[in-house]
Amino acid sequence: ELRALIFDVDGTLAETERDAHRPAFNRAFREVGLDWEWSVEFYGELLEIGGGKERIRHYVQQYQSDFPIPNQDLDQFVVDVHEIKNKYFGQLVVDLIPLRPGVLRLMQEAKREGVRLAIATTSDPHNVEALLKSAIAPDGPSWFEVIAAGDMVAVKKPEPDIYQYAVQALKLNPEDCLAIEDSNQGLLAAQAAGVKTVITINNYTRNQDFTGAELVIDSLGEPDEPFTVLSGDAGE
Ligand code: XBP
Ligand code: MG
Repeated sequence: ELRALIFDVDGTLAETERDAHRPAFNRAFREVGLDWEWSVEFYGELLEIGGGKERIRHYVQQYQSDFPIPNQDLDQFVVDVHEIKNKYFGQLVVDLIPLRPGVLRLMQEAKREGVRLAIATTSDPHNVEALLKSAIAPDGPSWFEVIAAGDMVAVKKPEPDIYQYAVQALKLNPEDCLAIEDSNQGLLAAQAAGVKTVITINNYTRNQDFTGAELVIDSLGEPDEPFTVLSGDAGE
């Protein structure tokens, strides 16, 4: 029985990556005097590393190996740059990034039917809160019984931990929950936690492998724009 919807955030609730997270990283690099610039295309590759801190660390190690940071200081550098990045994300997200089509309607209908709402994301909780307040309503965060985010678990998607955390906090069985995701990493995380998953693709994720998803659709649509089923057994 469906008791709760567990939403991913970035790419699922809203298209935050290209025009909010990405430029926020770039502004943070500039603020600390670095000329590092992540293009729209390159950022698509970097998205394979979930989590902002993890992404910065991966980039330094893979692409800036000459960067003069002693290894033991890399942790602090990453934390510092990520904090600056989140400041810019908070500014960029306000009024700029709307919810994806159909997301608000689904949330409202779920609330009306007594289906509980939760979040399971790799992103930092402050960033989640900024988006929910700006894109839903000032009381947006209170729509969700559980907001499982960022470092609340030790390992990020594609590991199942954040979904396990959310399901346990809801005091439900995974079979009673449905995940809404946009990426292969999110699907793997939800599946490994035993949570069935609907995928709403976006430009960064449309060519990924979604084997095992209940449904793969281009968006949650609106009442007057019925969604397109791209694959899956929607009618069964
Ligand atoms: C998206 C991510 C995050 C954001 C930045 O996760 O991979 O890393 O790009 O997050 P999800 P930070 O789709 O699970 O929400 O807040 O850590 O910078
Ligand atoms: Mg996502």
